[in-house]
Amino acid sequence: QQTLKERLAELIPQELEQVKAVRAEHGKKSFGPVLVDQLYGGMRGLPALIWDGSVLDADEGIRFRGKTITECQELLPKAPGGSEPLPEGLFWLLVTGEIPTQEQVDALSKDWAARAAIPEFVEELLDRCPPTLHPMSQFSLAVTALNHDSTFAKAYSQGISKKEYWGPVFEDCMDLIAKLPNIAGRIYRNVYGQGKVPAIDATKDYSWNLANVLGFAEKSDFVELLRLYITIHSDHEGGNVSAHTGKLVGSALSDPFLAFGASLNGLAGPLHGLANQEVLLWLRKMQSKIGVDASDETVKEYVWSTLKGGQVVPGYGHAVLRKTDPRYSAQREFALKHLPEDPLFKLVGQVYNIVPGVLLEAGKAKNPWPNVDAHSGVLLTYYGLDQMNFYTVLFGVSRAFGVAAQLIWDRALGAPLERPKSYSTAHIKKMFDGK
Ligand code: CMX
Repeated sequence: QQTLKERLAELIPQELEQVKAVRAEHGKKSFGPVLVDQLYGGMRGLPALIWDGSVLDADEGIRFRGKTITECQELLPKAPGGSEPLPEGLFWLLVTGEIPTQEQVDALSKDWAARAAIPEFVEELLDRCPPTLHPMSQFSLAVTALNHDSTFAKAYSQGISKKEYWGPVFEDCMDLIAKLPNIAGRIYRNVYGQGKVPAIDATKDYSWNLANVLGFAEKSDFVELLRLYITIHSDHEGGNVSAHTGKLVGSALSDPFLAFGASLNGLAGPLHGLANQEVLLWLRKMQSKIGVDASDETVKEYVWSTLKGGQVVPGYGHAVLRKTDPRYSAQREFALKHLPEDPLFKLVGQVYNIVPGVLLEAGKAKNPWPNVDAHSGVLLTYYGLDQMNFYTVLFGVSRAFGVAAQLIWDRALGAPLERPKSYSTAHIKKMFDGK
C-alpha cells in the first residue's frame, strides 16, 4: 500500500506539467479589470492566488478538491462504528485530490500518533504562560517554537536544492499536524486546571486523541463531533486571513511552523476565527439581558441594539459567501441528530430566524446569512466544553490541515515569493487626476 508521500512523489511531476501547460496556454489572459475600490476594499473578489485544496462558491459554499461537505461525509473513510469522515482522509484528499482507502487513513493515524510528542522546552514554555494569556496566543507561541526542530529549516541551511524543498516541508507539515493535539491539550489543561495530559494512543485516530487530551474521549458523540468539526474547518480556499497568511509567510521560505504560527495570529482575530468565541459570548450576554425564553420580538430588539451600538452580529455575514454556510448546515444536521432538545441549540435556531431579516433591513451587510462560527460553540458547550475562549484553538487545529496541504504544493511547484504592488493615495490621485 502506498503512503501519502509516495503518492505525492508521483503526482508532483504531473502537476508541474499541468501548471506549465496552463500557464503556456492561458498565462496572458486577463481576469478582468482591477478597480481602485478593490485596493481600498480589502481586495474583495480580486483574483490573486492559486489554492488547490478547496474553492469557495458564493452560493454553494466550499468544495474540497471538488467535493461538497456532504460528499466528503459519504465518501471518506470512517472510524469503526462512526458516521463522520476521519480528518486523516480529508487531509489525503486535500493533498492528492483522491479519496484514500481505509488502510491509508489508518496508516496516517498511526504516523501522526508516532510524531505527536512535543519537545520538553515547548511544554515548559506553555506551563510558564499565565492562564490569563489567551489560548490562541499560547497556541501561536508553541507552534512558532516548533521551528526549533524544523526539517526544512535544517535542510535549507545545509543547501538543499530548490527541487527538493517539498520533501522536508512535507515532513514538517506532518509533524505540525501531529503535534497539535498535545499542544492544544496542554493549553486546555493548564488554563482550566484539568490535570495532566494523557499519552497519545497509537491505536486510535487523530480526533479520538484530540478528544482524549482534552478529557472528552469517553463521550463517543463528542469524538464524532470533532471528526466533523476538523473536516469542515480545515480549509476555505486561499484568500481568508489564516490561509493567505500561511501561504504568504511560507513564500519567504519560512518553515511550516513559522508560516502556520502566523496563520494562527490571523485566525485569532474577532472578524475571523475568534468569531466562534464571540458568538457564545453574545448569546450569553443576550440571555442575561433578556432572559432564556425571550420572545422573537425581544430577540429582534436585542439584535438591533447590537447594530446600533456599532458592533457586528458575530457568526453572521461573510466576505465571499452569499447564502447560509454549508458548514453551518452540517453542524445543524449534527445537532438535530444528537441534541435536538438542547435549549442553546434552540436559541441558535431562533436567532437564525431573526438575524438575517434585521441585517437585510439594516441594509449594510452583503450577506445576512450565518457562517460556520454561528453554530460551533453550541455543540461544544453541549458536551461540556464550555470554555469559550478555547474554541478558536480547535478551529486552529483544523485549519492546519488546509494550510499544510497548500504549503506542500507551493514548495513542490516552486511558488515564488509573494510580492503584490502597493500604491499610496497620493500616487493614485496623480495617476488618474494627473496632479
Ligand atoms: N453584523 C453587523 N454588520 C455587518 C455584519 C454583521 N454580521 N456583516 C457585515 N456587516 C457590515 C460590515 O461591518 C460593513 O460595515 P461598514 O460598511 O460600516 O464597514 C458592511 O456590513 C459591509 O460588509 P460586507 O461587505 O458584507 O462584509 P465584509 O466582507 O467586509 O466582512 C465579515 C465579512 C465576516 C468580516 C463580516 O460579515 C462580519 O464582521 N461578520 C461578523 C463576524 C464573523 O462572524 N466573522 C466570522 C467569519 C467566518 C470566519 O472567518 O470564521
